[in-house]
Amino acid sequence: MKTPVRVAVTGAAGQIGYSLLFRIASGEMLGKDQPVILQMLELPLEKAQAALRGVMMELEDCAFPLLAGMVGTDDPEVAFKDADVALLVGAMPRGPGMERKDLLLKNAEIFTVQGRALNKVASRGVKVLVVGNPANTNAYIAMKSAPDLPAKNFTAMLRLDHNRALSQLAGKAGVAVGEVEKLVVWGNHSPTMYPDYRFATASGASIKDTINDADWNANVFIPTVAKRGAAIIEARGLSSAASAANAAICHVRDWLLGTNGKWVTMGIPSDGSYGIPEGVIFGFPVTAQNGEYSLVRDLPIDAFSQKAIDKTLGELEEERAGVAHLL
Ligand code: NAX
Repeated sequence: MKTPVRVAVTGAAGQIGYSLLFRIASGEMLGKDQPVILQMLELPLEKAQAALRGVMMELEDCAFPLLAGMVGTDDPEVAFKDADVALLVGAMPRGPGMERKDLLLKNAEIFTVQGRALNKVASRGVKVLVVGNPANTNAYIAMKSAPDLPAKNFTAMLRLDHNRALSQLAGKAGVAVGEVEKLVVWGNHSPTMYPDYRFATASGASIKDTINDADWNANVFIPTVAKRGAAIIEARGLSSAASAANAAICHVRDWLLGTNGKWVTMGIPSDGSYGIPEGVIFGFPVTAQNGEYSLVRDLPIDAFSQKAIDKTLGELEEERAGVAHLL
């Protein structure tokens, strides 16, 4: 039997947590032969801790053969102790009348504390995925607060945008979603992100050759992907949770188990490529192998794409400036 992998999940009693934990425990994230220990963090509020106890009872009641242990806590240093993978899902939601700036600062506090705790107690090779919004900037703050850990191991979730874009594109092209490859979502996980299908293929054939429709791209495709989260809230009365949990599973699984050469989108610290300043956590196309991702380099950037990339970068730079004094 393999040694169990310790997976920390924050916001474990929230909506996304409720979809995510059961899939991790069933082996969908790390493999059907890989035992896991779930280390779950929730706020130190009685309501949150009670909800977490309930989730843990249900996990127990699933009798997952791969679930080798569980910890439920309100202390980040307990949750992150020796963690090999950390999914930072919990974040401060935007309250009524709350300014974007205040939201950024509230979350900066949370991710500074959590970054420091990871730095202190997590496995030295811990792989971190930040889901809680604003995900890119939260990941940046956690990375900066954990100077003893490899910066490249701090990532943000753009995979939901990527998966949304895949389905929209497959629908338009009339192909099965599983055939579509080489799609990219550049930038921030926010409505400014730029889904770019210029390189996309279906069963190896260029999609751009069949859908060369600048109007559909600018006025349907990009806005549909950008506003998908809002459309789900409007329809469901709640934000996307199952699809977000699925995206987190896809992100970590591909990172750790590899993509077989396929491109996926991950928010990763820039190395300066594509004109994105070093350290900014930005959605880029990557492949992954042996637990390491590699940037897909040297893609041509046309004028339309450059403008879109500049816009999403501008927003990230603004967010970064808003928290600079804390780091
Ligand atoms: P919920 O409000 O249902 O759950 C969040 C949970 O986190 C709550 O149980 C809360 O008690 C807990 N929490 C808050 N602060 C915490 C802290 N400091 N330590 C530990 N736990 C804490 O939200 P949910 O729908 O699960 O969404 C979670 C986060 O994901 C939100 O920030 C949301 O905006 C973000 N999303 C990010 C996405 C992405 O693609 N990157 C997509 C989905 C989602 O909107």
